[in-house]
Amino acid sequence: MRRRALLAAGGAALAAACLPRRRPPAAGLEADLAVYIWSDYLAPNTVPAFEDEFGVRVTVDTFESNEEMLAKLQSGATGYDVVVPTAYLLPVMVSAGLLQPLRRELLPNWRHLAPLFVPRDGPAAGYGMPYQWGLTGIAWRTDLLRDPPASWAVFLDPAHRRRMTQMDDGREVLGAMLRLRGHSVNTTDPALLAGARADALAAKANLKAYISAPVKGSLITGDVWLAQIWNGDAAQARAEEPAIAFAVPREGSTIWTDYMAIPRAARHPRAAHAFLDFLLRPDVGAEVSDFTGYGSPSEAALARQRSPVPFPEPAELARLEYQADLGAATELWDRIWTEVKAG
Ligand code: SPD
Repeated sequence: MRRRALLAAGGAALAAACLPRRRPPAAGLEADLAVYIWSDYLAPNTVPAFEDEFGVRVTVDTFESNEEMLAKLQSGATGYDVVVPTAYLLPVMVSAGLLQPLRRELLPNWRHLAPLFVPRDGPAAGYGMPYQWGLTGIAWRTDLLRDPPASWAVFLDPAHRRRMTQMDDGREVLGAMLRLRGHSVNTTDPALLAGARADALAAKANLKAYISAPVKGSLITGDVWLAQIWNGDAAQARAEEPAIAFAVPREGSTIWTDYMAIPRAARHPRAAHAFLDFLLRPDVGAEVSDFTGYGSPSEAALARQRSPVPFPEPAELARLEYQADLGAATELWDRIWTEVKAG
């Protein structure tokens, strides 16, 4: 009996010895951290390096649209310590009481951020840490398509039927159809939105699917020839398949910044601040942006990148629009998008 107990104890000790040793959490930090973030938005080494240095165990869940993330938080998901909304959603989340103010004294690396990206006033000021910025456009297989897609109208052309995808994201799909007709991606005009709905439904007949960043795999295999996509995800796909190109259509498109924020109900706010400050380190920020293919809002990180994404020149910026909070018209947009998806 004693011999069996000793053997069992020995086995357990051996198993423990085989587990990677984790240092205790750094002073004042909680032992765990739950991050809810867009897919492929951290470099492969980011989380392991943070865990090793700070002794905090990190879990990462991913989402594919702002609306998916917001719905999860509003349905009572309280387990997250870090979330990553796009700028237009930040004031909405603050007004809904979903976020807590950031403690700037815990973010000494904030000084590396370019002032352009830091909201100074309005409800969002003090609640979001600029993380990545990017553009929406079209990626295509240069070896499978004869002509580069120069206009959003390509989605209305049946020539590439079932070889094209648009994002699973109402703001982006309706926004593209609005730009096609020369309108703002932020319009709240019901007549213009009815036109965008009709165009989106006509385009839908030519699509293989509504799919956002995960379309990368199908572009790489050649299953999809042309996709509405964000520039960084297109760059990630291009790293695997050099025949993939990306461009913003001539009618223009959206430019956006995503922010890291801490939910009001976060159980590990000190670890969350440590993670945000870690991401603000110039070397870490550079590694992240070199992997994601998106722009860094940190001047110091940009200077360290192997392949920095330059901020658009004024001429290009003139045909790009920031997505804004739609206020009361959010409901109309949501209804139209639901109808398009069901149509
Ligand atoms: N794979 C990461 C994609 C991040 C895109 N966020 C911005 C959405 C703007 N509508």
